[in-house]
Amino acid sequence: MLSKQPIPWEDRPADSKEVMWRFSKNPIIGRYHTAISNSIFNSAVVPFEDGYAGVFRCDDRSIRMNIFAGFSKDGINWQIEDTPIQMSAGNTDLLESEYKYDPRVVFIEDRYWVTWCNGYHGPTIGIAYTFDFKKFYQCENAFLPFNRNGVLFPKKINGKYVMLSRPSDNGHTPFGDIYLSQSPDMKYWGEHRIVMKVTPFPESAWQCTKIGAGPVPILTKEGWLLFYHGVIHTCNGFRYSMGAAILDEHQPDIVKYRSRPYLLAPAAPYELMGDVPNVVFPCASIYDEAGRIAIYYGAADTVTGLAFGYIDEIIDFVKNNSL
Ligand code: BMA
Repeated sequence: MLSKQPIPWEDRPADSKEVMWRFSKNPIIGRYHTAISNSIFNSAVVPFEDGYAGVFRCDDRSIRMNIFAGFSKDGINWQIEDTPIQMSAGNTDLLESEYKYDPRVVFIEDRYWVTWCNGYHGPTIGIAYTFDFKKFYQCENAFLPFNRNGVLFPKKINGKYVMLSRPSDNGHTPFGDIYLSQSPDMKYWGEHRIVMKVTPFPESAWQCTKIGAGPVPILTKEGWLLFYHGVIHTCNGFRYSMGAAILDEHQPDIVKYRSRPYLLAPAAPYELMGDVPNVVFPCASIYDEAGRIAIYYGAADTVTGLAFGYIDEIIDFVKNNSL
């Protein structure tokens, strides 16, 4: 989301030619940051009041997956609650939720909307809204199980709310493409369209097994800039990297450009080692009027990191290296 206050930032290192670079103080949130956490990763951050607020995935030391509110003045140093978000009933009776993970947060019109992977007889997409990050109101699940990576666009398009998601299975899903669904009211979802599929091996192999939307898309002069994760199944398991695509502003199931090379892939020690090695999993971004962007990503399903870039340079990179 656009931030009017200073965003976390560090200039590109003098010896770097990378389009995106890591924060030298990564990870910004360690695995034992709260009293009960085993790991804090794949979490979402937005500008809020005179600082930032977020919804964090903290797996506890029973490895129960849940989401927790957090607050920060600078977007780097976070106070995260020790107790999970307690939902009240939103646009329906309060639904059961066996687990919650991989939240995204977006401000639309008058409130913050949270989407996450909700355990309802298998993973599906849960939706809630909040005004203050204290009280949260849970709404209807968007889809039938099984589905993951529900990411809302930050405004209605053609009069409807629009969400990206990835239909999946009940396990670690060895497949997955990005779809789009539409809703007049945040309750009933339909008009499902394919957006993009995995790449045929070996065309762009880092994204040949599954792909899923990352942070909330950003409206630019070229269209919607979508950061997403792409996965390759190697002899040692899945490897998660980050790429970007540009979708048509008015018809976002049309992909205008899509990066052949990744923008960020597991390479730092905290991305290569952890509870699930080799994972870079972006879930949120904040950017300023100058076009500088900070991306929050989960590293190795254990800690949270930041990467930086310039939106214009990223767009040029995607256009010049498009599939
Ligand atoms: C996905 C989700 C993510 C996780 C990723 C890599 O299926 O569980 O939360 O980061 O796998 O383990």
